[in-house]
Amino acid sequence: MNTAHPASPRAWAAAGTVAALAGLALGHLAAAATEPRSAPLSALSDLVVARSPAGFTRWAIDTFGTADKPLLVAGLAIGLAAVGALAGLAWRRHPGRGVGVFAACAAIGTAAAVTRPGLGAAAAVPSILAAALAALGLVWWDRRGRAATVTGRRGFLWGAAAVAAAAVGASWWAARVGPAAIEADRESLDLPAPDVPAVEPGPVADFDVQGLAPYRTPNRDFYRIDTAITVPRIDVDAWRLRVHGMVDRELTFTFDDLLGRELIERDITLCCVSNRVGGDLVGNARWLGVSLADLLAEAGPDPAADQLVSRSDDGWTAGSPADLVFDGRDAMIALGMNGRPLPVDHGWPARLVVPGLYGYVSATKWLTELELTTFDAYDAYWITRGWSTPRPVKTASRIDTPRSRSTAGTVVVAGVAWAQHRGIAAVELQIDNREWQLCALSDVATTDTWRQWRFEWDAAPGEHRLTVRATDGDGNVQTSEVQGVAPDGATGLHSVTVAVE
Ligand SMILES: Nc1nc2c(c(=O)[nH]1)N[C@H]1C(S)=C(S)[C@@H](COP(=O)(O)O)O[C@H]1N2
Ligand SMILES: [Mo]
Repeated sequence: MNTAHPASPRAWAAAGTVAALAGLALGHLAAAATEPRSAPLSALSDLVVARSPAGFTRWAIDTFGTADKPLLVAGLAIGLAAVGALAGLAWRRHPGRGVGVFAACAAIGTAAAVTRPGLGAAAAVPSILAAALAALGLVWWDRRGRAATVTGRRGFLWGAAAVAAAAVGASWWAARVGPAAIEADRESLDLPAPDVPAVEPGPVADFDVQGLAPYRTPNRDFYRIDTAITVPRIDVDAWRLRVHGMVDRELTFTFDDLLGRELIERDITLCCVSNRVGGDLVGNARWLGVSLADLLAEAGPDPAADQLVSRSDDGWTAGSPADLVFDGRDAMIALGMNGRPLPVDHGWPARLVVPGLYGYVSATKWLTELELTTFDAYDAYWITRGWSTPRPVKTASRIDTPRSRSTAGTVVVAGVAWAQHRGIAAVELQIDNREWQLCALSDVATTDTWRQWRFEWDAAPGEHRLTVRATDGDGNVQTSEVQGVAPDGATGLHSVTVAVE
């Protein structure tokens, strides 16, 4: 029997790539039907995110912004396709070596998946299936390759494409109606009316200006920041919130327990410490939920506990100052956002919102645990990566319109300003180098939300520079000193250059 393979190395490399991609698609399907976070690409990306040195993460976020995660997943997919090509080349000389490459992939994928927080041994299945299908693909190709007929190779290609397409289609279906699908639960949940409704801000919460951020940010437009490659899909019936640590009694709550408590509704602005001056990692929503302080009080917290650590289903943690949680502000466990159950991307079924703190030290999504401890005893996720321990959010203001050009005459300049829990007392606008002028402010009900501002500008033709600054409720004027986002939030004034015609 002739052992020489008639197919060229290039054809073997291509076959290995195709087999690997079909395997990945099947692994994706197996995960979509059970635990989406265990998909090989998701688990591997998650491992990279968790293990990346702080400096690398900062570089990636600076360079790619919120495209960082899709790029990571795409990069790994290309890398695995290349490994498939290597497996094909190895197989051509020695099938055992090709099998060895896929076995190594299965081992790495399995190790990544089972070590993800919240995932167990079953998370190994998608990676093993993926590698097994890829290997089977090359067994099949090997037979066809020996036959070396054009129809044989086409048959292989079509077969692999059909498997991959069927797997991707089935994954889509599984994510909607399979056991891991949760959208139906979310959609069918009827949130109760609040026991304590939000105070309406007044008749002019919203200046009606084109291009100006609305007072309440619609859920679909609300910024999203988290470390999750694949967001946790939580079965609300199995979900529990555990309160433990330095408390007299540990408590556990079901979702229905929370729905049955007094429900408060609050407008609170949330912002990210990574928001640049003028950036849009900030939004204001009407949250429905339960009082965090009331719920914790039932556990009997030890007064020596100065840190509240909140933990997510995917292992992410935030540490908030306990004194702020208990000082009477509306720190809450939110179940609803703008009249709807929490969107999956924003923490379904429950998240924290603490007015006055950046998201990374307070706003845990997919919340599963509250632990009272001390700052000495524990550093949360971003603290171990070089970000500051909790400090109050910095006073900020932004010009939303105009951003670059306008026509001569009366131009409405408008934007938003925020200093949660201190409030915005004044906003001033500077045109070119003239003196600062006071802007009109929208109505707000509390100090916990952002506030719109507007100014009627008599714009003359030419280039003009507009700069905004806010004064918070304590009377402090926003600093013009420029600082980057790390380690505790950017400072500096937002300016735009407008070409007036
Ligand atoms: N589980 C989890 N919760 C999280 C994060 C995260 O990475 N994982 N990121 C935090 C950060 S940094 C911010 S700014 C807010 C953003 O909330 P949003 O995505 O709903 O706007 O969520 C916080 N909660
Ligand atoms: Mo953030």
